[in-house]
Amino acid sequence: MARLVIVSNRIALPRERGGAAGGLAVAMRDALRRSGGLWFGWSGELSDAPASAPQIVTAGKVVYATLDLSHADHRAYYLGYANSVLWPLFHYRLGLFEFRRDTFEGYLRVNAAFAAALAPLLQPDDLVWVHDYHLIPLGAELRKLGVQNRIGFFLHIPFPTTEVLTALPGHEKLVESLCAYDLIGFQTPNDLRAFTDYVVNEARGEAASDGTFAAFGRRGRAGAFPISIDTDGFARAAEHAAGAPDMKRMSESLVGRALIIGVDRLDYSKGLPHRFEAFDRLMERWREHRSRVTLMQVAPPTRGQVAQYRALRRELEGLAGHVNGKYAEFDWVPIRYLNRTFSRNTLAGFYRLARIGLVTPLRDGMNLVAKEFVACRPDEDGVLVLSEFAGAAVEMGEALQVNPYDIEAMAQSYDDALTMPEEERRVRMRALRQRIAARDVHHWVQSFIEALGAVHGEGAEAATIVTPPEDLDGLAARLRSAERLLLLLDYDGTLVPFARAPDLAAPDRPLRDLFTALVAKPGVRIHVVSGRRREPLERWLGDLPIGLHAEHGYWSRMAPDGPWVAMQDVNVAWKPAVRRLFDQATAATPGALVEEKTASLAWHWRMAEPELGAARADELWRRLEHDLRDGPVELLRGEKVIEVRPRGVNKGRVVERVLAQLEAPMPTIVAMGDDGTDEDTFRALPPEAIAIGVGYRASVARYRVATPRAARAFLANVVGKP
Ligand code: ADQ
Repeated sequence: MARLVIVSNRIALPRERGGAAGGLAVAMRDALRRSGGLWFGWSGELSDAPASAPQIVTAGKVVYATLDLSHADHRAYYLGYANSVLWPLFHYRLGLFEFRRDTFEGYLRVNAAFAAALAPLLQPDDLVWVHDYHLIPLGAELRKLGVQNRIGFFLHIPFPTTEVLTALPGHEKLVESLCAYDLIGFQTPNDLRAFTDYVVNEARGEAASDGTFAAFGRRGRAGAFPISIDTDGFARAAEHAAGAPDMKRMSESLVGRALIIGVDRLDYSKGLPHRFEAFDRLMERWREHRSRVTLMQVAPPTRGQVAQYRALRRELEGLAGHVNGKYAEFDWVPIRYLNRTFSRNTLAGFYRLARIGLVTPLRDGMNLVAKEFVACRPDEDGVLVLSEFAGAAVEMGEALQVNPYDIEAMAQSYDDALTMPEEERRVRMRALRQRIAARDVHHWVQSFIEALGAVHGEGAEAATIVTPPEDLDGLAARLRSAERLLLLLDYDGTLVPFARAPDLAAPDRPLRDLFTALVAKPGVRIHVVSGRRREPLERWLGDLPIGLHAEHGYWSRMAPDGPWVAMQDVNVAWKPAVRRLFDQATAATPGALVEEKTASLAWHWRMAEPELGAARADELWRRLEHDLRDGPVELLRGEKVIEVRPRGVNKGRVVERVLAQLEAPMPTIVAMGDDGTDEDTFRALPPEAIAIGVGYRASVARYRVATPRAARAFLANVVGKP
């Protein structure tokens, strides 16, 4: 069995026994004890000059390695970026996040320092499992240090939709580092969908329904792994609690009143003010509950060094005081509000005594309290009131689900729960309990580890699809010293990134300078081989001493001053009918446009709303396949474009034409391209030629760079230092 390495911001050291360690910590420790392993993280200590090597404690088969943080790093990494940027933003609170470049840098710096301290402790077969939003870039930092192990990541909080995530400056860098993991675990299918949406629509990568994705030059797998609790542990605690002296006191203090229990960290994501306001409304509107119901809210303060948490604490104190002042009797306090933690046994007792478990976050990755409440009800009684914005809502359909922003509806749900017939309470609770029993936290740990173990058996190398920098440097050096060099270069997606409209992709100054520098080298020839119309190529590049080929080789201008020559005997009789189909699709798809070329037609949907565009493209594609089967044309599907072109016109024909003109001896030939049409180029090359793919699509190319920027950097490297 591979050794397990767990990395998390905070770790539960072996001396912190019993109630202090949460269900998650217990499950992790169990898993580590079983396989043997290492737990790496922040010690929780601050120091003026922390050591760069970790402190090591060994307990049985488990090694604990911890680092202290400096005060400045703690401010930037933990309080600043993790908890004042990522936490609010990932919980959809755009109004609360405070982006600052220096905290982002601190965050990256601490992640790099963690990676540097962890890397020497790793053994070749270790499975590395990194936890949560504090440590997103850790995997990428380990990769930079050459770590080849399988590395997985689990995000405990929600993954926001693309619209929200793109509000974060530097979101590309953050998601790029996330994509360095071999396996990315999310809480729910919704989080997974938000991630794949970002990959497809923002990062222009690929994601399949089985969770595999390719983006930023890497392949990986993502999945939903809903976290759970130590169900048996809570059930046992609830059994014990039944007879414990604390519970007896608690029960007596209620004198027959119904208990509504809330247990949360004091955090603005948990919706506590809304919860109190709804209770106020309940008392106001359903007077019969006055003096008959007690809301006990347990909320230990957290992150008190962040201003918003202090403000929330004041707000809640105000609200509790307000409600209590309004309704309290000399022998009844409506809201018991306790800012402290309790042992698991005591919490289990509270859950067991309560009529209602209140779990009403405004947004929550999962929420374990919902599951704990259910696990502590062997009596099959009690009603769970659950926010539809908790990840747990996906699995807990039998709870009374509420929208916590709707105070009136929340108050109504409290009343519904208080008056629900016993039989209905049982039916709902029984179903919830069965589901929670089947999937506890041990199952969660096991399923993540198995999935991580199953990704690409050969280790990280297989997932890294871009060519390592040292190999590219070697190739560039070889080309630099080649006596004659022929470059066949695609344009869009290879030398320039895709623009919103075809005419906006003009070459910038550095690209023209790059062409000039390349052809200034003795023996270097360049041909640009594009699917574009010839006019823009002529306009943008016509003055340079290079060959130009438009419309996938239908048009060629072999020499700088030579004429454009068209291929002969090409059938274009199909064009008017296809044009009509394209025009119809364009009318139905805002943002789409038709590009008419001499011998072909292209339908672009880059600017269309992505889902609508993709759906229309599918329809159009089916229609074309049907109408044009056996016709004199080929259908091409490129990056948000569908093209119909005459059969036999493809970029491979350009290779034939250029090779036919060459004089001996043969030059070194290099072709670069990013999409399926460039595969025709690659396949037509002589065997000793060099193909370089740009991006991560399946390709016959032996070398691979991730982006047009990397492609240009490579060519600049071929030019060499001036
Ligand atoms: P949290 O935001 O901390 O976790 P939650 O899932 O509710 O939220 O877990 C809180 C834990 O702390 C529970 O186990 C609870 O029993 C315990 N706890 C709360 N108040 C306590 C008190 N007063 N005394 C003792 N214990 C107390 C993050 C995400 C969640 C996700 C978890 C796990 O925000 O959405 O469910 O991680 O992935």
